[in-house]
Amino acid sequence: MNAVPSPVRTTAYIGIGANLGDAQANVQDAIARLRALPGCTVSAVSSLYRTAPIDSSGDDYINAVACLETELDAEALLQALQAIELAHGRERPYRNAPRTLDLDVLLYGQQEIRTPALQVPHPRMCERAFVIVPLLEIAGNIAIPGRAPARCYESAVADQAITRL
Ligand code: PH2
Ligand code: MG
Ligand code: MG
Repeated sequence: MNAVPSPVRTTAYIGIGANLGDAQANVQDAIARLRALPGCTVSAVSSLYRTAPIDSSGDDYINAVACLETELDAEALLQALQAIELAHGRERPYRNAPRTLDLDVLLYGQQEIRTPALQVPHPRMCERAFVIVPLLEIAGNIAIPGRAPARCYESAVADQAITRL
């Protein structure tokens, strides 16, 4: 019998955020939906964190980061994430508006992607404690293409309010 080649899997990191409705339940449900995505395995999930809004308004956010091993290309992954956001009634009335659920591709392997739809590494991830802290919890040595390793940004975001739940 011929062996069936296994599809290439890429390690992707997903930023999860919510600050509308039951934000904690929304983040937990998002993690369950990531686990159920075809062609994806969730290999790590950070703790949940309560964080002050950055360039945004409304209640504190609940944030987390998940690591996926995925067969989806970056574009298909983005579409799968947007479908989960829509299932949570995500609306976009204005930039950085409070949201029921936000799922961002932070890293997709070591690829640099710059298209109108998708920018990876996420352009602002290194300035945000709500990304850097949970990312370092699950991937302390992670490299960021085009940037310094993630751990180099920890001190720069140390003044941002973030509490591990
Ligand atoms: N997301 C934003 C803007 N500001 N602030 C916090 N604390 N957490 C977020 O997830 C967040 C934010 C844009 O996506
Ligand atoms: Mg975001
Ligand atoms: Mg987003």
